[in-house]
Amino acid sequence: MTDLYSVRMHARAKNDHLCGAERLQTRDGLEAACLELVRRALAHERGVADQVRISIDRVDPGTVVRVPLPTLETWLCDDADRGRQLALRSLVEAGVPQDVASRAMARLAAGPAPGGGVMRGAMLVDVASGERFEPDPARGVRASRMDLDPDTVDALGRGLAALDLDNRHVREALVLAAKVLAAPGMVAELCWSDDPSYTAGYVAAPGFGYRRFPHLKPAGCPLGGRVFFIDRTQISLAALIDYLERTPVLAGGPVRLLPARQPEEA
Ligand code: WAQ
Ligand code: MG
Repeated sequence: MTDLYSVRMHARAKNDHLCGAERLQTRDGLEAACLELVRRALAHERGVADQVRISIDRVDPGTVVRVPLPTLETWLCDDADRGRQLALRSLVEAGVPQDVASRAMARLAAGPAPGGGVMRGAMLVDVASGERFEPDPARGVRASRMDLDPDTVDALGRGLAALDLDNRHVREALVLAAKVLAAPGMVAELCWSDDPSYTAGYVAAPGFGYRRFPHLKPAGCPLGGRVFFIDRTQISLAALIDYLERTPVLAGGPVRLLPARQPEEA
């Protein structure tokens, strides 16, 4: 396999997190990826960037791990209250105790960083105690060094377009969830965007894949984030964080996309 390069973008505005993204590209795709990420940072709906950083690191292709894309399904809802109810139900289905799930969700809704802002990365929450374990609670843990397997790009694009979901939020979140779900001791992930106009979010879990909800927050809200629910008894925290931040991952395999549906009554 040819060389791969990890590309990471992080932008800040007035010392706060504005946006970030991570890719894993061949030499051929490297420049276009950088250009797209710089443009994204400079035209972000969250604000005007004061600082944009791009980091490029060559990755040894022998260390790349391949993981399957999760099955995607949309559970329809009309507003964020209903969406959060369905997300909570999904977290419980995944094995997160109800009180731990609802406390973490309230934290995300209030702005998970100390002081109530958004974090650059995710909260790491222990399912047994609800305790947070990210080494830096203002930053969180940022999954990095991942991308779509080049062999899957076209099939995923066609499949998402057929569902009217071919946008970068969905593509990037599916890849991130694929990496996160492959981590040992991962029970579930909860996410909604911090981009004010993007109201959709998802719960991902090994048992049911990537379950998205069109509304997990009201339009216009600049708060969002991610929670990785972990089983602390099954893992070494250091190994988990190292995997999330450093192991290069390509997500691919069969593309499994289900049509949107109304959830059954609980
Ligand atoms: N690792 C850990 N946390 C991250 C990462 C990462 N690589 N990227 C983003 N986050 C956290 C961070 O706290 C952000 O504030 C928050 O997630 C939201 O990031 O329709 O667009 O890039 O199916 O704004 C999900 C729904 C969209 C897609 C998610 O997130 C769909 C989205 P954003
Ligand atoms: Mg964002």
